[in-house]
Amino acid sequence: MITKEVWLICIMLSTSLATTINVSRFPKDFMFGTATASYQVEGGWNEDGKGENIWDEVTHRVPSPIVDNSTGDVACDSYHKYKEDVAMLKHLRVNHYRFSLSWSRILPTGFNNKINPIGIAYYKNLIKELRDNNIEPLVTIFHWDTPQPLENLGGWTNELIIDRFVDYAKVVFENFGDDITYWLTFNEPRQTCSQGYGSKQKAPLVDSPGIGEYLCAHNVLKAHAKAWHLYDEKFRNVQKGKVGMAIDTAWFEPDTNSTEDVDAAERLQQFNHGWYARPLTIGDYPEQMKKVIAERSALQGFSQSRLPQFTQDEIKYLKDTLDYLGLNYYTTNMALDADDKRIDVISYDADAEVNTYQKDEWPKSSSSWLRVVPWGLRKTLNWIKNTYGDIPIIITENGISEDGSSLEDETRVNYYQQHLSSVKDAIDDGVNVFGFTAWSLMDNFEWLRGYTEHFGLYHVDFASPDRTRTPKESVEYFKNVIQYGCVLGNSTCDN
Ligand code: PNW
Repeated sequence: MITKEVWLICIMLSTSLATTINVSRFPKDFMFGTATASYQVEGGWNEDGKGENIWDEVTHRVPSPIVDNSTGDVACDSYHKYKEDVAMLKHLRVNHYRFSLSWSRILPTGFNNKINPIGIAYYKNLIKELRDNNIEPLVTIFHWDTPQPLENLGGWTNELIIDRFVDYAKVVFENFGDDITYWLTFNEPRQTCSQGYGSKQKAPLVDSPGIGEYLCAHNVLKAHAKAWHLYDEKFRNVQKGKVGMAIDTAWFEPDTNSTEDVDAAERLQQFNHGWYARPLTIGDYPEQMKKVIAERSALQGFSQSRLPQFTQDEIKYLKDTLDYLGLNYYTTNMALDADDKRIDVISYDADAEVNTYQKDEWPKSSSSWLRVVPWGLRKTLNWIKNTYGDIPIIITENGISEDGSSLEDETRVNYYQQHLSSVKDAIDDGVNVFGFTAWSLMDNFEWLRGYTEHFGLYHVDFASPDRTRTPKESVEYFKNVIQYGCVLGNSTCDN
């Protein structure tokens, strides 16, 4: 452990070196919180009537596709230890906790023919524990754990799932809605669709590049809009909540100031963020996507574009269905117009016709895709405002991984200090950002990377049956940021 004095010197040093740290205080009502997701922390995979989901199925395969052959069968055991989790949140003095509901814990078959009362009770208890401790629950309805019976029918590539998702959303609005102000329908649909159905990087490991991933997105977008309309018509008056979506993107910085590279960076941001946010704000897919995918599909011999089309009625129905926007931001990439258009390759990735890379000088993390580029967050937030208008935004995820070897996680403290400073810069630029959520409250099951990448403020001992939680140094820092609204982690920010 490092002493308080050394700690202070470290913080002062890091701020004096990084001259760009914004030391103006956050607004009083700014929401600070942390996040997790059901499959990554809960465990209890087959307890008390829970049904099987796609992550149960994938992690139980032999040979295992998970790097360390691990599963989320127990994970952080939050199914039994949620009171400890809330005590940690209380220690941090967060305003909110973002967690997700396990669809198969609530509806074991995925369908609404059978509601699991013990699953409902688990989340009611968690929400009550949060409310009793003055912590606002921010609830993600779907964070990647599709019920297996629905996956067997094609999952998100079969439009059948739209109404099944809406059935599920109705059950959760009815059961929890009186206590929830902030709903998120989906977490990072791009990862669900492109990694789940376009490449084998996430469950269900379906390899349908350039086709399955677009079908998936089309159904996700319709399911979101239908759930939003259901809430708007049946629940909003009484429950007074807001329904948004957590959409992830990296920032894409043009490699040169040539028109080609500037357009390429913008096109890739439209492929990443616009793919989901544009239909739900302005209406319809981004023009760049429609054009390039139609052209490539024709050259590839398809009779129609691989990007499905919305009808005029659907465009209207989807438009303006985000009460607020969740942004998951981790990193930045340099973008350049692809010389080689790779017409022979059928994939969302190739469709964008953009090459990317990360600079060697950007500090690394334990995740191959994640280098530390704080200014990308400010640029992303400004881009969102300039693209969709003045929508309220909450950062629903931001964080960095390490290898878990030490509780002295200065890299995380620096990462948060620099990214919070970048958020404050964006607020000062006039972007309507009302909250920040650190990923993650604690180390957890990092999907195909198992337990090898550690994103937690709290360390979790996965070798111990107790799944003992221990604060890392970043806990003290984040707690002080919250207390003082000051990225310096003390009281000295300007008012
Ligand atoms: C998020 N990228 O995924 C997920 O929402 C979390 O469940 C996950 O644990 C966390 O990030 C850390 O990986 C992302 O390549 C994965 O830009 C990759 C990217 C973004 C988000």
